[in-house]
Amino acid sequence: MPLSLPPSGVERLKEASRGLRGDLAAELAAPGREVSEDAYNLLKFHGTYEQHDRDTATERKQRGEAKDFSFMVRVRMPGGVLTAAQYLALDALADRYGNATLRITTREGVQFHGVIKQDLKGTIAAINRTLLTTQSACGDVVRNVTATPAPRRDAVHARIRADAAMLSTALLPASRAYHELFLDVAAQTALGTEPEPLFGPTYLPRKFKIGIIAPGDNTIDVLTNDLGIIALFEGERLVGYNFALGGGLGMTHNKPATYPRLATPLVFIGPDDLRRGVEAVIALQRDWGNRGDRRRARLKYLLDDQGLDWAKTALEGYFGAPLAPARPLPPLLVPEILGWHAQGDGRFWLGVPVPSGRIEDRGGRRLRTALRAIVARFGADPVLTGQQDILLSNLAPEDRGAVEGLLRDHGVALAEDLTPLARWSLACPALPTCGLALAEAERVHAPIVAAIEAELARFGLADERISLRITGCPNGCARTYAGDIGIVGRMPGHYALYVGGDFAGTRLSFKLHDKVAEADLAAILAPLFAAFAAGRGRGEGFGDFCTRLGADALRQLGTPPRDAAA
Ligand code: SRM
Ligand code: SF4
Repeated sequence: MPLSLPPSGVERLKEASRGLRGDLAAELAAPGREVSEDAYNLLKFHGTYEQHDRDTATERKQRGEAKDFSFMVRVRMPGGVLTAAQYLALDALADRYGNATLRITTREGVQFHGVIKQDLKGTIAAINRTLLTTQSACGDVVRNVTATPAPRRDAVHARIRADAAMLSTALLPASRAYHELFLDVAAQTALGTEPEPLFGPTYLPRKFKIGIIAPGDNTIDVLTNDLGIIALFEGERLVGYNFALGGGLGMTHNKPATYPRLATPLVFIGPDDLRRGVEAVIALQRDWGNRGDRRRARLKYLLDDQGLDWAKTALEGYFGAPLAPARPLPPLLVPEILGWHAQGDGRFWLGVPVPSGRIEDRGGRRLRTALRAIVARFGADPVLTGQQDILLSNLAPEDRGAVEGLLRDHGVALAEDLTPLARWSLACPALPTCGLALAEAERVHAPIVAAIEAELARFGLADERISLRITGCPNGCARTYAGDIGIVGRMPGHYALYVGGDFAGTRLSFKLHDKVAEADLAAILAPLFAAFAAGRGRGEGFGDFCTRLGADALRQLGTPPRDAAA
């Protein structure tokens, strides 16, 4: 039974927290820029993480100074959908409280970095005034619901957007702690906390992620979610939903009990039962998930420990009726949604690539200024994608030239200016903000892409659609194991190299080499590219080729650089 271990410290903290209040009010009002460990853990549920500048930590310690603490604030928006006014408000907050950047996340959200404790309340309250929230953006709750992002004005996309929005709102905690702490809403409960009908007093054992797609657009990698929902349509008529359970990518190096897993399609849910079905899955994880070991607390481990038959039967119990098995899955596709596209209502969207999701002005590339100007002047409503890019929607046909000209005037590269490798690459923030980073990711994204691009060009593969994901540690925030090539931080300057996932996000990659020096990554891939160029099958992608050959054969293709070991 998964409940055999005693509850972890975080479980005890949640239970004693009076609906996630704890001592947060006092801690937020206290002087200083740091919070206690309990407050750190509770603040996550309200959408913010204490961090410190890792670049200066050692130097400051040597000088006897405290770390440079600040907060990351994460905003949730189901399906990445924003209005122009919301975007402009977030953009202004980046200057007022943050580090003058907006970071599009791999879950279609936005992060601010560098907010000091004294500005947390102001930041969160200002976000709420735009009708967005940071509530449950982090913590052991349901995170931002991701969805097929393309702003097509048809029934299929309208339904996906509506479902994501409905789930996002319906699955928020009942606790009013967030409103009391950050929005000055007076406490309304004599008991000190409200009942949590769905989550109970200890919320979920771990973060819980939901994504929903139409099979034609899997840019969010739906199978990496605890609950991946694939909506099935006949024409534009919704037939129902395949529920795939147990996705999750986090793992720890050298701890085989932890591993990435793609969700398994388990049951089919009728078109009118979406919320009921989702609540049944949440209840399953709430009651049976591992609350003793946070490293093995995601739904994926429950499924593997107890078995799929057990899970289906238990799920039927929570749902209150037998459930049909998942229907055969149509192929999941990853279409090009950057560049110009007709929405279907006479208007257009322009998808603009955002390297590592970082919206900033840097040198001659003034992306942030350009986006702000386009949103303000042309009323574009942005949609953020799970590939860390931005879709500027609702543009009038006559504005297309001016919009594109404005981006070019600000030195912004458009999708057609990028190689497919650069266009389909992701990198997590890693250093200097992420406390878990073992190596750089965002800050080495461009040089790693350039080095690999050069090798691809050598073998005539410059135009090949290959997905590349770079993370500073094995947690997989840029969905490292769900693409063609995964580069995973191992220790400073060194990475584990994964290959063999597929472009559509339906197969996991495998580890080919461990501890490869950053400077050797492209060279170690070169023999694989040579073999792929010479021996690929018809229509075979790079990841498919790697999987067909297998790790042993791939390793024999070339001599690994100096310090790469299998
Ligand atoms: Fe993540 C933790 C950033 C998507 C798996 N993730 C973190 C933290 C909060 C570090 C921490 O716990 O101290 C990172 C903050 C870094 C910083 O400085 O901002 C962080 N994760 C991110 C973002 C910003 C990466 C990005 O490049 O966009 C993404 C925010 C999404 C959002 O808006 O909610 C982000 N994280 C993901 C994804 C991808 C996804 O969901 O599509 C994954 C893999 C899927 C999964 O959940 O398994 C992911 N993050 C993790 C994990 C491993 C969880 C596990 O089961 O082991 C951690 C560590 C943890 O939870 O203990 C983590
Ligand atoms: Fe931090 Fe690791 Fe996530 Fe990158 S993958 S943001 S280093 S936790």
